[in-house]
Amino acid sequence: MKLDLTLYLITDDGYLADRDWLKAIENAIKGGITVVQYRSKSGTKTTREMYEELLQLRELTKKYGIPLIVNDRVDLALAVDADGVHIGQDDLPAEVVRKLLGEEKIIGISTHSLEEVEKANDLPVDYIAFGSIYRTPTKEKPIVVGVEKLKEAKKVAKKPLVAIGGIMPYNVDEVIKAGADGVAVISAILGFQDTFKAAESMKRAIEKIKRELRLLGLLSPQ
Ligand code: TZP
Ligand code: MG
Repeated sequence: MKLDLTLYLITDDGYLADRDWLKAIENAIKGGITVVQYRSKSGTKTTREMYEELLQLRELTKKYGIPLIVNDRVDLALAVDADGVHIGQDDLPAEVVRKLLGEEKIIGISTHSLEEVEKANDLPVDYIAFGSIYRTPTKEKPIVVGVEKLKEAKKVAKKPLVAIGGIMPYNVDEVIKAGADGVAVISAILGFQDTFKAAESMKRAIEKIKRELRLLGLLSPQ
């Protein structure tokens, strides 16, 4: 499965509670998201419940042809034949996850410093997430790195770099200018009732700034 990291949506139990969660994601897909990561961190869901949700998400992402990545849980990813797993610094080591998933699956890793980015270069991962770029109410105690560090991370990274944390339509320009290949978001899309519109405006903003950078010769053609 081809990996387009342009607009990477991460699910969130809180933002998806008390609404038709699958419809909210389907509308975001229609609005232009290019990857979905299933992330259930509230501790309120049993493994069986996560599995049942993932089965539905698997069907949906297959229908629209976009990759499904599971946060942390290699077992659940294998159980629903997801396209990959996203790991953090405290999860199973990337080498182990690669062994369990095989060569065909996608693995991503979260990083919060240039040292972690450098280390990730040598791991069997397909992309590197870097952040939190800005302060965000979505994650408890995020490590905020700022946009200047993102520029440095881009210079160091030998793999596609996804920026994460507090990214919104109004600041996505500077994130893309700083060199992010894509952006991973929760509240910029799931914080809105109309996830179609939210995804669409985010996607438009990203494509517009990428077009401008290409015209200036600051970004290689697609
Ligand atoms: N990891 C670093 S920041 C963050 C995660 C999961 C939260 C991103 O959410 P938002 O709402 O896009 O800031
Ligand atoms: Mg994790």
